[in-house]
Amino acid sequence: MEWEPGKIRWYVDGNLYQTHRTKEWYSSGGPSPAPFNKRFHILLNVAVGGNFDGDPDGSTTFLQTMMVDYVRVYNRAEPQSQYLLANSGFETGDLTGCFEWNSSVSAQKVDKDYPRQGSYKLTHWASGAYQQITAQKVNVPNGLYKASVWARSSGGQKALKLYVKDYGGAELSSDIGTSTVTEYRKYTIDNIQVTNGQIEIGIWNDANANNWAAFDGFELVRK
Ligand SMILES: [Ca+2]
Repeated sequence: MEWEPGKIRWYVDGNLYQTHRTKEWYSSGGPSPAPFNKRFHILLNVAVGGNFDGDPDGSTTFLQTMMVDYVRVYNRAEPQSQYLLANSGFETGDLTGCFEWNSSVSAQKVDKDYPRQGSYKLTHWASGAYQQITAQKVNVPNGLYKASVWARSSGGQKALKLYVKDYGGAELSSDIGTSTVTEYRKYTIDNIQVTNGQIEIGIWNDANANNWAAFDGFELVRK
């Protein structure tokens, strides 16, 4: 199994057998989308009967045996710091892990129109003037961090920026600005000294009618 915050892939002898994104998964009475970014158990189970392969009958052979050679758990090779954000590339196809504030209508959506990486990106747009925040708040160890996002924009906004706050210091931002940004550019806030074990990273967009901005690849990296 390969387990990521927004997706789990199952392999048998190295061949991909099944992939589930959080929004494609459910459990009876459980939250939706599924909380793949929470703690999980590993369960090894020999089941008899049930929906999957039907109930046993006279032809069923007992006893059955499951022999387990080993169970091993690995961390992914990339730096752990890359995965501080639950859905940084919006690859769950929705806004899992994010929260928003808006002044009138929600001007945020996740779509497949020209992402910078993967299949999905975040878009801000509305047919009238809007103010929109899309953000994530995460618990992190105290220390020094760098935050960044890839963005492009129609331009014309009153204000558009990447910001961080609620980390124990004053709000910091990286100005995406009010001019047109034709191709994705990376905007970074460096040297964020987290002192209270948490941080909020987000986009603040104060836009005129039909202004749009696109975002992908949020990162929060421990230095
Ligand atoms: Ca993406």
